[in-house]
Amino acid sequence: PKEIFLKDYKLPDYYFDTVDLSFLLGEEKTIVSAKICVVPRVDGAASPLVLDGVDLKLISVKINGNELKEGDFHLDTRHLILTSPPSGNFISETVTEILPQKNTSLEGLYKSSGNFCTQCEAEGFRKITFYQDRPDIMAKYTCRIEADKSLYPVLLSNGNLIEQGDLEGGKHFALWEDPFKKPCYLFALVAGQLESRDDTFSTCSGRKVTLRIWTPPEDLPKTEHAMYSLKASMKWDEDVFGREYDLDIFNIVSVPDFNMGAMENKSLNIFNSKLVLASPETATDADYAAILGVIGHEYFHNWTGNRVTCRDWFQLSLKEGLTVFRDQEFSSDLGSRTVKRIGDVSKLRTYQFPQDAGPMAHPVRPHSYIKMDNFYTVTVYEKGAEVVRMYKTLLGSQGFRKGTDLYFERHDGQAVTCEDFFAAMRDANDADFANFLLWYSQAGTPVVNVTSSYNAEACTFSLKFSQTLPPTPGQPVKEPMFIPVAAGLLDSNGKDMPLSSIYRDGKLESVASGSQPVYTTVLRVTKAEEEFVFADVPEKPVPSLLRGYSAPIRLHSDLTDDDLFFLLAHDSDGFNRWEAGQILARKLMLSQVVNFQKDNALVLDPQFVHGIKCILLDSSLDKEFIAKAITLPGEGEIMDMMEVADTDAVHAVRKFIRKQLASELKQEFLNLVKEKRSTEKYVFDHANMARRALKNTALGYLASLEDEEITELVLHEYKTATNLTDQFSALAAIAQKPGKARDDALADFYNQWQHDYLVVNKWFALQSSSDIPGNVENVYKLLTHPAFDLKNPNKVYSLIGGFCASPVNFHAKDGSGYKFLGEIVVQLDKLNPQVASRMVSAFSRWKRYDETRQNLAKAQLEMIVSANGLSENVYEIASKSLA
Ligand code: HT7
Ligand code: ZN
Repeated sequence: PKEIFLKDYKLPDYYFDTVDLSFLLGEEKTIVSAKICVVPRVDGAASPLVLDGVDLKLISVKINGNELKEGDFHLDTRHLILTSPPSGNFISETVTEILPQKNTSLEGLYKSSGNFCTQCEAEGFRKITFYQDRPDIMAKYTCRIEADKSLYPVLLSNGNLIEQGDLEGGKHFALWEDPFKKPCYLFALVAGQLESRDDTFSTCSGRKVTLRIWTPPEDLPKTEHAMYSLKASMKWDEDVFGREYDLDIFNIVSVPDFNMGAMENKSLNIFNSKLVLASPETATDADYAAILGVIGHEYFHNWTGNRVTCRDWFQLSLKEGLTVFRDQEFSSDLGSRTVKRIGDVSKLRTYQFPQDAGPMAHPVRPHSYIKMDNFYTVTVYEKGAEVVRMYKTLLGSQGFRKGTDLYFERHDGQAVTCEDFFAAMRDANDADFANFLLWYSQAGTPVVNVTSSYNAEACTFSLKFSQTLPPTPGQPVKEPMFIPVAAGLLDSNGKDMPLSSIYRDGKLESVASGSQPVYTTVLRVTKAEEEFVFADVPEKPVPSLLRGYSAPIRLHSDLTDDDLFFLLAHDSDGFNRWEAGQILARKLMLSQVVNFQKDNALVLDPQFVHGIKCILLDSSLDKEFIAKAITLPGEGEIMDMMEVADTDAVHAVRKFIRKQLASELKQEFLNLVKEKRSTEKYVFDHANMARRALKNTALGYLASLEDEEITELVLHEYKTATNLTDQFSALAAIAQKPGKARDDALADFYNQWQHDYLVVNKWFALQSSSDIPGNVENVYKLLTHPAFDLKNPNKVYSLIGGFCASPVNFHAKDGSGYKFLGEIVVQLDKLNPQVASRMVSAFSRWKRYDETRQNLAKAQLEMIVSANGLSENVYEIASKSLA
């Protein structure tokens, strides 16, 4: 397979001005005609025009109305090359035949539950028609769709509907025109039996926009929350970023078969149904929150991605990092900022840190790829969002807004690079960003060490920083990064000290001035070693470092356990309060892992129990914050800190601590369950979600105890639940332990929800991710369950993805989990390479485990790499994992 490099980027020889597409949608085949006005970039240079095309049957090709003969063009399995086009502008016309009904890759044009739909990002448009399938080709499109009217009453594409009508033979047509230039990855078409929930939004300049959410008729009642989310997004983008919607219609379509979450096609967003459909009985609080965030995310792309797009796919984070940052801020503003931040940082640590430390580590802007689909990663998305957040931390809200305003003003209608975003931020603020651009080019998570000292005589407090960036594939040596460290100092009462002058390596860096006291400052750490000294510090403070998690780094400090308990109790920065508890928990877990490995008895530090109890009983705290603060770090996070990941030890230790906490705080947890339960009508707001989160976290703890009374309680919660959040939490609590109660509850749940595939997917995931030993057999059985279908990505993510998340069974020492995944990946790759490559990624950190496991996982990777007809998607991940 061919590797593509950022350094090889070249401007295209030809631009496309207008593109007129026509689709004749049939039951066996679809005919696609494309008429393109081609404009050479440089006048007079008549180089060949290379069009991408995959799985297409060429029917005819014309230039300026004249059909080309053999010799005038060249066709291979991936391209149509017009060998000697005329000089100057010309019209190219192609007619191709495609087979959407046979397209199981869910890329290009395909059928999902009887309806036609498209997915073109990143390089799916080439499966629809011959085209220069690259994002810097921006053109104006029309799209005519013709189809049987009874089978496909609704015909949608981008932009405005300008004509529609009936045709002979029971057919009809629709003609859509998109007035905005766009890259082909934003093209979309939908045709089928759909109904819409309609609403309107009045924009800040008084334009009325029609909003439509399309689903199969039976799902329509479940779109209320999605419509609320869309209107909230439109308003928020006006208020916070000054961005107004630009067309008179905005459509969202929900489809059950979709490789990712959703797609921001211009004015015709297509969504995986799990991110649109919700009712209190069939969706959890987490689903409601995800829908809000993703509807926001796709809507925000209208400006960050669509109006201003990427020059090439290496710049993906330009739109994705920025848009994730925007959706994170949106959800923060509508809920709890601290809780949202905790959730986002946990996600980064659980998924991105391991990627940054493994064989697939790549910079936020990758240098090369074989299949772009493999680079829709947590690094590009989540670390990319952290990079955007750092601009805001450095510039403040107003400076950041000035930067985005300038970015939109300069680049509307253009395909640009990460440097262009950087330059807008810098120029709008006249800012000095030192070597900040390294965040785009150096992979790996910086490790920062801090030591502190207090000089009572001079009343100064010093923080000495040192940083390293571990080697990653292709990058053995790195330069120091520019790391913004937000910091404050707590006095002995736990109050923030007002900050005065700060010196950096002996030179005055900043002076607190103005009438308002400053309690948090942003230290600009840029060198391998650097010292910051705070002046006028009257007593020895406890520093609160990296407030709000101001940079995506691993921070190690010399804070003592007492300091950490103090921060847990007092820090005014909610994130750092949680963080202090997590650091303590990580230390505790690691110490017990050592005990486990030495066959010593496991013990729980009473001071830790006391700290948790204080948080639990602090009625001034947000309930969701408490739920987060009493939740132990995930097993992956602990394994990440070990030389050799000992999955058995970490699993046993986490289970032990949970059970001990449950036993020692049993009464407190019981009180919480009783006080916080409610059978009132479900409301999606922060207060109610927080109440449910705390109650269900307490229930989960209690269920770890061997106790008849608790089993009764959990069953009672299951039976009396009035919404899925409570019902599913109770089911998960019951499912922790094998036995009749578990079997009965799982059977009961399936019986109740078998008609709802999204709920059934949760049922699959709950079982496949179980840590009950030997569960692989059960997962093999579930593969043949009538509700399972290997062609549906959501079902694969639930059953197979869920299984890979189980530390006990996926990493079973007999290799049964690895064998299971190896077999599935090879099978799945033939149907859907994108989904198969997501699944094979579960192997990528095989070198982190003991020798026995390494050999077993490696054997599966070798088997996969040598499989016949392997896709480039899976090949790239598997071969890089083996390297
Ligand atoms: N921009 C969208 C990316 C996407 C995608 C990428 C590869 C294969 C299938 C896909 N479906 C959607 C989604 C987003 O980040 O907004
Ligand atoms: Zn996105």
